[in-house]
Amino acid sequence: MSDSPILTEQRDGYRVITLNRPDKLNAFNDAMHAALREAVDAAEADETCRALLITGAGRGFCAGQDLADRVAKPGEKIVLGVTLEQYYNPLVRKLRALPFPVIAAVNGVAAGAGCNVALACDIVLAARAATFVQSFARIGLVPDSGGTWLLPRLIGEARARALALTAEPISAEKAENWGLIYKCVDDAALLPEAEKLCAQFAKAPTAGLALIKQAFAASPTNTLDAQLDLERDLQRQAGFNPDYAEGVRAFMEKRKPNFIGRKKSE
Ligand code: LHQ
Repeated sequence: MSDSPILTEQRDGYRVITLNRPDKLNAFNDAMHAALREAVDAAEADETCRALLITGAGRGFCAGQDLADRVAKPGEKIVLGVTLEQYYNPLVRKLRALPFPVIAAVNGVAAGAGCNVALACDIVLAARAATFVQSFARIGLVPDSGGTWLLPRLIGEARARALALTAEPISAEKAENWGLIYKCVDDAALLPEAEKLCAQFAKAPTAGLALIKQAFAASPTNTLDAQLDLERDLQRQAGFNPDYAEGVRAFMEKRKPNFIGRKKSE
């Protein structure tokens, strides 16, 4: 297998990105950050790409920041905020804003920023063997990569605070039961299920799905009133999309729709 820290595979209508530092449980170093950014940007630039699948090589999904890269010598002050500003924050913002669904297939342990990058994806599937751990508190850090924002929204403040403060790992099954992730599946079913979902998205009305992402992005800070207005505006936009007309026509004609996805017109 290639020793590149990120592997990208093109499928029919979607891409698969594999975090590839298996010996380090796919912990992020600078090279992996750079390669991931490039791979995500390339997926965004390709209008035939209508979904993105992110998974990990080997037995882990991602163990967060490579701590060997961030060892402080006695008396030295390491400015960790720069790492967030430079890498994790742009990554999380980008994943949330991509104009197509992003699916995390969490194959093994997801720790620290590795956990929160997975949770930032639109849909999280996990193998039964996977675990989720907010490991930050073990080394005196604060959950980052959106963890303190996402966790209370996904699982409620009581569980979020406890996971962040204790760094207790939770199983994929518990993560599903708590609503932290979408679904826990048998280990062997993880990639087939994730790819099936991506194949479905590869034929979906992608521009409409991008508007759904926009609606969810705005929802946590909007009042109901403001969200109703936003839904009106987004629906207006969706209605102008050729895929809406095609969806309705296909329904009336009792046939499968042929959506153009991210293309402007066919
Ligand atoms: C690792 C790592 C790792 C290097 C496993 N680094 N080698 C943002 C801003 C800037 C700086 C700081 O951080 C952040 C965000 C963050 O992500 S902070 C949180 C960083 N991550 C962690 O604290 C998790 C550290 N890892 C662990 O606690 C364990 O490895 C977990 C629970 C993930 C898995 O445990 P095990 O299954 O028992 O595996 P292991 O510990 O034996 O790890 C296997 C190998 O991977 C081992 O290397 P070795 O050469 O001894 O076989 C580890 O050293 C290496 N590894 N995580 N983050």
